[in-house]
Amino acid sequence: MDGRELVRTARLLSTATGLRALRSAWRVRRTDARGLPPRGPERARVPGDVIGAGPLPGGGEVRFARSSLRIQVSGGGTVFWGWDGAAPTPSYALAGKPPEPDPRAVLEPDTNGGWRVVAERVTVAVSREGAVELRTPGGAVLRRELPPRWWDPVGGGPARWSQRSEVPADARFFGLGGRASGPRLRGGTYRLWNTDPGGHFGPADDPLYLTMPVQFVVSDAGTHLAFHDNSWDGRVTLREGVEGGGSGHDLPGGSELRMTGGPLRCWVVIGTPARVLRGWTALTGAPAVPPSWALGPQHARWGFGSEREVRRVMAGYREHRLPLSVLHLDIDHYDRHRVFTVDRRRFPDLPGLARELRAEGVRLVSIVDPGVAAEPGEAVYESGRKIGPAGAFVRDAHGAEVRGVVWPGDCVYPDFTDPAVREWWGGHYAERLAQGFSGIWHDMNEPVSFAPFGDPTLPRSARHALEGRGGDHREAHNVYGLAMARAGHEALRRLRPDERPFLFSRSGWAGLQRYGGTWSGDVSTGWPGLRASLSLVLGLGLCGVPYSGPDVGGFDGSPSPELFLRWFQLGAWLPLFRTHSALDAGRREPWEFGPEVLAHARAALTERERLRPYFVTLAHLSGLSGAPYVRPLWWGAPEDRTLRDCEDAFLLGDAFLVAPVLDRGADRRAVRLPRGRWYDTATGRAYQGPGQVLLDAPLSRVPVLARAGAVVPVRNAPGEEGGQGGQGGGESVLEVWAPAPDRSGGGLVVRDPGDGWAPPRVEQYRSRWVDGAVRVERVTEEGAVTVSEGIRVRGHAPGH
Ligand code: NBV
Repeated sequence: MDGRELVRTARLLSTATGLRALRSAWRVRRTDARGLPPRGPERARVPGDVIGAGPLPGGGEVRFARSSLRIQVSGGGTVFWGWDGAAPTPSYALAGKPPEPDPRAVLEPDTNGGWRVVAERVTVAVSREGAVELRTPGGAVLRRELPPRWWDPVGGGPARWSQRSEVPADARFFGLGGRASGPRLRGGTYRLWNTDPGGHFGPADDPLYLTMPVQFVVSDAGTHLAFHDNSWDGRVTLREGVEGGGSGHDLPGGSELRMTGGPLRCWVVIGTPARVLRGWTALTGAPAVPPSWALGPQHARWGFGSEREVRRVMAGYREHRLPLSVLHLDIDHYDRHRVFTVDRRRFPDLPGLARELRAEGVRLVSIVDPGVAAEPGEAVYESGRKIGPAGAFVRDAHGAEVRGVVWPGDCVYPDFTDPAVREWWGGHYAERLAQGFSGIWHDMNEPVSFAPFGDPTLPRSARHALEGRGGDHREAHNVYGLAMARAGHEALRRLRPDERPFLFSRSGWAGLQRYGGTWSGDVSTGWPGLRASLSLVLGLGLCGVPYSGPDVGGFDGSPSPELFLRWFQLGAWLPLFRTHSALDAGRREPWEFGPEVLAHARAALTERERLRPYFVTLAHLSGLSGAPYVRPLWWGAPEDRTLRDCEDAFLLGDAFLVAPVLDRGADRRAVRLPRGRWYDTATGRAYQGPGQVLLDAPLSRVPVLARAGAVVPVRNAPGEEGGQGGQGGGESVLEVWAPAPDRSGGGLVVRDPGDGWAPPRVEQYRSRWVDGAVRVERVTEEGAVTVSEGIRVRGHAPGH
């Protein structure tokens, strides 16, 4: 038992569910002992020598003595390969049909007896032993996968496999889902198994709730994303390369992927970071665009406990003049923690409360856990048992319902990998909507079953439908949260067809963005937790999940006023901006930290609301292109090595560079700037990148810089000059940051098309100097039109 497990055991056994959990953990062990065949003798295998090849659309098949390799290139720099006959489908990651093969890609013999597929943007070279190399058209090697190795069970069954790969010595790794230790992933081993770390986590904890086998690799040779489409348990060991400093003796970087079963197949997307995300989105689906209210400030707490407390908190926001857009109700509003119920003693009129809040512009969001109380007579349980021939709940290898332990006590788990179960489950969201909730928050869907020892989840031998193919939890575990998100998303679309769903989920896998966003989970309160928050958001964005954010203030304990404020100031620039905390944690309302923190938090909230039109723009752009709102500094300049190593700042869209304060006591910080002119938004002072500057970061704010030339839609404060139509009062204006002398700039703007399905219209603006003044033009197909109203120019005049 490691330290983490020991703590979990001690904590759990001291609770009322402890004994149940102990029994359940023994049950899991017994179930697996009976349900999974013991690992017998195995035989190692490598592909062996190449024996031939034949063309297929987009590439071909290369045959080896003991395996075969299928390669397919599609347009836009996307490559697929699969060993042992593995094809792109079936797949939980893919959004629809796999992309069309590029008919112009050609299979031809390579030097040394190998083969290669040559396409416009990439060459895939296969050596005679089965190494696969990806080269740019210029011949630079982006990635080289060495011949894989399988361990085939002699008696049959899924083979374990491992594959090593090499990347250039200067390469940096990102991704692998939500990782607390990033955003740059150092050498070390990362597990691919969605896991609740049990109450709270810091940078050293791995894995967390949302893993995925996605490596985002940035090197001088280019950027690529490699996705091994396999949901089984596995481990990735990364090794960062060492450069020989011009001696020619570089030690390449590399990774080794070891999987416990499942297909060996891989997608690689190549291009600039923006192109890579576009290609990844084409493959796994466009991010769901949250309604604009979900881009406003949100507040949650485990343990509001009553309508009275909700009203008290609301009154606090009102009294202290703090904008609020969303309130979340956690499991304490349920009747004895039973999903799709309400504790009517503490929440006698939830629809009434929802109406009241709505009148003040505040929406309610409900937590939903997958565990269903396994008690005869419980409505959800009983209705689930009637679904299909075997009921809705996960069963063991002998056909008995698998029981776990979660908040309601003994629980069963819907099998979301069954379409009929997704539909049945989704029907219950009607109850949530009838209670007045506007959005849904999925929790505990790794899935969790409390356990004082062993893995706190379902037995590996548990059976799942897997869309009719059939299989067990070894394959279904990592996609459980993803499939639950699908159930929720599809239900909301069915039940309320005119509004875009708002859903976010703790667990997930590649493709989660199609259904919604995610959040940090139980990030621990402390400065390391603050840093981990940023790591998670950046890493997830590079894996295609752009909408996320941390529990501002941390989940557990009580942050110092300073830590709370710094967290708040970071959160205000992240897509999901939500204060949240545990049942026994200290307060998280801004007024609980004294007048100074309150004033600075109000400033952060006000700025966030002022920028709502910009967040709306970023949300729609991410839906169109997959580009995350929050991007690493190297986004536009992956060739800049110093930016690759900069982990304490980020870009928000194209316009802003945000440099949060992540250290206690800091009132200044170094900020690395990409190329170009940047304005400190607080002082208006201009700085020239690339380079590093030292900026003031008093408690009242964190450094935020605007890119010269940027055109940013902002909300006009009521009564302010310059509103479109000259009325002021919250409509949007364009804030333009003066371009550098002799330079131009611009920006894309998406006006809020409402919370329905009206297609977003992207407006393109250009800014430049004309006769000593900044001119803004709207660029359309017909030409450029000068915009004369609703413009506010900021930054320096030329010559300054
Ligand atoms: O539902 C209670 C909490 C929730 O507040 C938190 O955000 C989740 O990450 N939930 C976990 C279960 C309890 C964890 C100790």
